[in-house]
Amino acid sequence: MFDTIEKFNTNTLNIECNQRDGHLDYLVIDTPLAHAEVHLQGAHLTSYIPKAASEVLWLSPLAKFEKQIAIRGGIPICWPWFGKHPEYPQLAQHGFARNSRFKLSNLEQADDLSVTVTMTLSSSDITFEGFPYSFLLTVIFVIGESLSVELLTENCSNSPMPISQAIHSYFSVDDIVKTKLLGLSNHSYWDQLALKEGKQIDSELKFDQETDRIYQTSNAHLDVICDRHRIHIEQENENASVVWNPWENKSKLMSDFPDSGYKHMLCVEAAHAGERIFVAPGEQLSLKQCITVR
Ligand code: TA6
Repeated sequence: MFDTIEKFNTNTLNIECNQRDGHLDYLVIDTPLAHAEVHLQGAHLTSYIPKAASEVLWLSPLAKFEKQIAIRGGIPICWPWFGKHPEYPQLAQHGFARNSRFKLSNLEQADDLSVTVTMTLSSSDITFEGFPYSFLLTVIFVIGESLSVELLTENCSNSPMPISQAIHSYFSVDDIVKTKLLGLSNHSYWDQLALKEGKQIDSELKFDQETDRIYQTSNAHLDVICDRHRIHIEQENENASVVWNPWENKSKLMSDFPDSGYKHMLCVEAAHAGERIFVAPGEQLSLKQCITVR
C-alpha cells in the first residue's frame, strides 16, 4: 500500500511518503487536528504535534535513520521482549520489532477527522531464528486531538507464546530537573540500577539523577508536567510503567544521543515487563498508551 500512496490530499488530510536520509520510508500526516510522522521500520512514530501545541515527543538530533538500526527517540516498539532476552542475552535488546520493516495495512480518516494508521509485522524465516512462533503484530495509531498507540499481539502458532513488550515513548520536556511525573504514588517498583525493590511515596516523581524503574501498574493515568506542557497519559492493559532517563554519564556512552540530551527527555512507557506473558494459541493481547496534551 505504501508504495502506491506517495501523496494523498483531501480538504482534511494531507499525506506524503518520504525517505529519511535516503534510507527509511516514512509517512508525514497532516490534518486540522495534528501533524505526525511514522516510519515503516519499527512502526516507529517520530513526531506528534497536536494543533496549537508543540512537539510532544523527543527525537534525538543524532538519531540514525538506517535499516536495522533502532531510531533513538519518538516511540520505539519493544517486542517480543523488553530489555535483554531472558534466555539469550546475545539477541538484540528490546526485541526485533523496532528494527523490522512493517507493512502499512490500513489508513483511514474518521468523521471526527482523526486518522487511523495500521501497520503489521508477521513471522518469517528471519524472526523464527530468535523467536520460534507464528505471530501477527499489529500496531494501530489513532492520530487526532489525542494520540493513541495500541499493540495487538496475535499468536498464530499452536503453542503458548511468551512475550514482554513496551511502548517506549520518549517525551519532550523543557528541563528534566523542573519536570514532574504524577500518578505513581503508592506503587511498587523495581529499580534497574540499584537492583532492588522500592515504593513510590511522594505523589510527584522528580528527577536529579539517572532513573530506570519498572513500576507495577494497571491502567495507569500519569501526567508529565513541565513549563511548556502537561502530557496526560492513559494506559490500558499494561502490568508495568517504565520510567527512564539516562542522565549525563549514560548519555555520553550512547553514540546517537547528545551529551546534554537527557535534559530534554523523559521516557514513560506502557509495558508488559518482568515475567513474560504467555499468549494462548489463537488469542490476542492488547497494550495501549493514549497521550493528550493539556
Ligand atoms: O526502558 C528503559 C530501558 O530498558 C533502559 O534500561 C535503557 O537502556 C533504555 O531502555 C534504552 O534502551 P536502548 O536499547 O534503546 O538503548
